[in-house]
Amino acid sequence: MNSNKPECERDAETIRAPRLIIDAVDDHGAQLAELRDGLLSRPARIAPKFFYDEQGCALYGAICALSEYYPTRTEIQIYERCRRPIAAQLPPDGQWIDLGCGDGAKARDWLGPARVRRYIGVDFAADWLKTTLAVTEQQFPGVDCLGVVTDFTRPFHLHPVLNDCPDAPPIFFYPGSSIGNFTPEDALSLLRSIRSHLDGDGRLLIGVDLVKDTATVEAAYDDALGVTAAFNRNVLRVANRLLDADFEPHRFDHRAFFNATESRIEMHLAASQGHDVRIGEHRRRFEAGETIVTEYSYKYTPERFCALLAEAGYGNMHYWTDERGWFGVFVAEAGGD
Ligand code: AVI
Repeated sequence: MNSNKPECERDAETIRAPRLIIDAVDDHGAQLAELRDGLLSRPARIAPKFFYDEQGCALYGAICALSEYYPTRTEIQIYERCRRPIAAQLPPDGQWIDLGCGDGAKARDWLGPARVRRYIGVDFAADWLKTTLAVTEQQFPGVDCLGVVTDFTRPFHLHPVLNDCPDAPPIFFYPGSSIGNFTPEDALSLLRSIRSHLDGDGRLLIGVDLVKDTATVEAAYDDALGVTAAFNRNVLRVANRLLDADFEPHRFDHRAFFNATESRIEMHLAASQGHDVRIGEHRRRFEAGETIVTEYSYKYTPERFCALLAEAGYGNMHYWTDERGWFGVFVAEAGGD
């Protein structure tokens, strides 16, 4: 008889295999064309999403543990110290939408305190998502777990999934300052896309890296052990594999600097000497010092981020930070239209 009930109201024991909804996964050909065209353009660029192959994910995990890379640990400290007041701003019995969920560890710490009824992991990577769902289901047998494989960096529509539990308000969770890897214009469209799912009790809970002294932020992206440099160069191996290219990563130097005018860290790969590279059927010359832009990581002031939220249609913002004011955690709800 369970099967006539919405999934979120069924007995936990009846839900076993992780349920995945595959939605609008990007066309592989379009991804390859984007990567190739970026590398052939002047200046050359690679979108940061190409960092995260298996080795890139492992290197990013190592970055998060570096003493210089303060964002991960600072955000977790804020959650640990302010869990109760933050949870007090979230509706109980909600659907927790974990955007770019990765291993889901940060979200799992909220499922109890926020009294979550349903967990929805959203990621591009189906394999990763299956593992995350299996771990979450095992730890929280009373929480309905579901995965959606989609590219949420483009306008996305989770309304049909959320409508399966219409009385459970959505809480969108976007930690890790991943919003900083979007230009402000693209960040605005992502925030608007999330906002289109919120009304009444729905909330956005988002972690954002804040503006601070340049030396601290530059060290976080150019660590002494060279882990970030390896992460940056690894993207050339990804390009070699996907495009049948012959980049030699050791011929490119890692560069990371704070661009104060744009309020962003820029990561580049700079050719150490002039040389030619094959990119599929194309050849491209990189002159000595010529760079490939691989990532921007925008840093906001709390005021600037609240203004962005307001522009995207949010209201009633709350904000928490650490004692040095290095990282911000924001809760916002849908503002008046
Ligand atoms: C995933 N993202 C928020 C990281 C950042 O800080 O922009 C990626 C990263 N790049 C170099 N180090 C970490």
